[in-house]
Amino acid sequence: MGAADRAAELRRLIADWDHAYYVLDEPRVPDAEYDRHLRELQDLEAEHPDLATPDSPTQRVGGAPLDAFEEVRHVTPMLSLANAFSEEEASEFDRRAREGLEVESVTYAAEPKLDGVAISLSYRDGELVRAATRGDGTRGENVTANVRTIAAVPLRLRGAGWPAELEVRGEIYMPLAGFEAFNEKARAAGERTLVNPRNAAAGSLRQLDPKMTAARPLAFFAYSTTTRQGLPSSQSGALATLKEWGFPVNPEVTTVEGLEGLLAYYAALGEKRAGLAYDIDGVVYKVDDFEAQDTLGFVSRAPRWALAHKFPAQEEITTLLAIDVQVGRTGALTPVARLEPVFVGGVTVTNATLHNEDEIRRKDVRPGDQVIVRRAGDVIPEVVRALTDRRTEELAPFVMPETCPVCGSAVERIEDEAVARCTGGLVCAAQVKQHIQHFASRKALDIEGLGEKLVDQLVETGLVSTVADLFHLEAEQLAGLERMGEKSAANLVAAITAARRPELGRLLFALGIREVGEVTANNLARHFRSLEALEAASLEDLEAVPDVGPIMAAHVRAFFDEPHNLDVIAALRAAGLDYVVPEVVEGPKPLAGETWVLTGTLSMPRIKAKNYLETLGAKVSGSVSGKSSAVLAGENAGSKLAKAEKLGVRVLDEEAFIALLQEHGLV
Ligand code: JCF
Repeated sequence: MGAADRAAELRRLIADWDHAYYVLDEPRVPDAEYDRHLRELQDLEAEHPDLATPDSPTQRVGGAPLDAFEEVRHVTPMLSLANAFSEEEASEFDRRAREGLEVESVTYAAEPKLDGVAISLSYRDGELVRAATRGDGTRGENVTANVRTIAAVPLRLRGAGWPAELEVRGEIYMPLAGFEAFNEKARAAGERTLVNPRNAAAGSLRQLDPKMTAARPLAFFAYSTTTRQGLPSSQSGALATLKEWGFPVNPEVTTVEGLEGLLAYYAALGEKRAGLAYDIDGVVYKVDDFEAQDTLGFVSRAPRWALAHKFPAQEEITTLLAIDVQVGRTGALTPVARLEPVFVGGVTVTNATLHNEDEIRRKDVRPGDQVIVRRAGDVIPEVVRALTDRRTEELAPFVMPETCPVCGSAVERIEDEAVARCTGGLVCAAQVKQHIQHFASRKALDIEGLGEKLVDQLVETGLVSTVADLFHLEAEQLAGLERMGEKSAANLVAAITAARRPELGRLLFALGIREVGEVTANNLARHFRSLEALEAASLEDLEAVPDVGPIMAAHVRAFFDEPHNLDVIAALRAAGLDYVVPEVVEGPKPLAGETWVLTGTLSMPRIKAKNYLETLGAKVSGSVSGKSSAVLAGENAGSKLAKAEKLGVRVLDEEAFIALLQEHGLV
């Protein structure tokens, strides 16, 4: 097959898959298969630039940046809809429609009203030639290059019967999942977050560089046309045909009868709202029959045949009374906004999340501010931003407390992490349930019978407030708890007693030091061989241990620097807990008999490299000689490297060294 035929075939395949995905909601091929075909087409077009066409799916990646958007005149103005905020107003709309049409009951098309950006799409001979924003309704902006990047917008019409000139209107929006994912990433990277999905869609469309738009997860639903050529004579019929022509149409669109039908639809969609994949701010009712629409006509700039029936707003303004700090089950400190109660998204909201300290700083939110609160769908309410221009007096910025509001332990914030944490893992009531469960888990002290429900009861009845209390439990105390018979109480006490001699590695894992998993705990145990030695270790000592980097070392140090934790460790000992240090079982020594030399700068501490080599059985020497087995050379290695080369001693760079460690299962 020639390149031209293959390119055409690929274009057709990919357009079919896009259509199946976005319009029919029936994904056809796995993402990887889709990507392979798209890449093949990109390669073909790169090799044969004359094969590229404006409707090629490769255009979705975004073309060259623009200097500015051209102005576009809408021959048919883009209308806004009359709004209704109550049942009475909806009823009034229906009454006028019935009177105007002189009928008993009207059939309506009803659809969700998306909270996005209105767009006009022009097709000539079936090909997308222009996309324009609404602007003031008469003059908008030409955003064709950006809209081409949105996969849900057909670049070429499908099916049959469409007119040579077709203008389709609809809504560009950002699905909530894409919005949340984008912000999650931005937050982690310390970058600006998008304020809400509507702003996100509008902002994305107004990027001068289409590649920026291509990177935003935008979608599209069609809702009307400017001509009726080729279309059935009703809104519902027209939408069905638009779907055949390749446009995504909202699956919630339906027809209903009379006011009763409208209100039932409104209520049903209100129920569904929180679970939808996108924000809606209401529902749109349209008299379904086009002739009836024409009979009713317009008042000023809004059609008499359509109405936007709004839902309660998802964003409202209120006063930020205070910023409290909540401690999560893992010790993460989350600033929580205490708000003047405000009705938003259908409920009264008094608390909202502020995510983390950096985000508060970036948004410059201060107690006393007027703030915008957003509650959409099932998402936790959040403070979107402060109305800083409404500040009438100097307000003090928020600072993260230096001690945990629950247990008073020190708060640490490790470099490069957005989250501040309580270091009192052993004592903090916010963390204690999760901690006890971890302590008892199979890979920790392996105490059978200490499940979630029981831990909850032990903590809530006050029998246990730290893991040390477990070792004082008596069968009689347990017997009073729910679903705890005499026998299981005795079994549990026996299991706790049996757990009093863990290996040091298990004990370290059981302590629940942040970032310290099973493997690291064992490495620490093997290296330090006692809890005292570990408690006394400096950051540098810690980083010398295989698998321990600077962040982990900082967490270990912070844990043992917190006196509350040391109290619990002392209490554990007083309760009879003691660990055992197994004899070192010599692993295989693949480098036994070899002498290695380290030189230059390595990215791991030199002591760590030395430990690795010694673990594998090698000796480490300071100088190169004819007897040296190998030289590990880091950056800027000098005379030792030169000497090794002269003597023909094997030289490894750090990459090769790490490969060697991997080979022997050390990293
Ligand atoms: O979903 C919407 N935001 C939406 C807006 C839906 C519609 O059917 C509309 C609209 C604005 C104007 N119809 C018109 C005529």
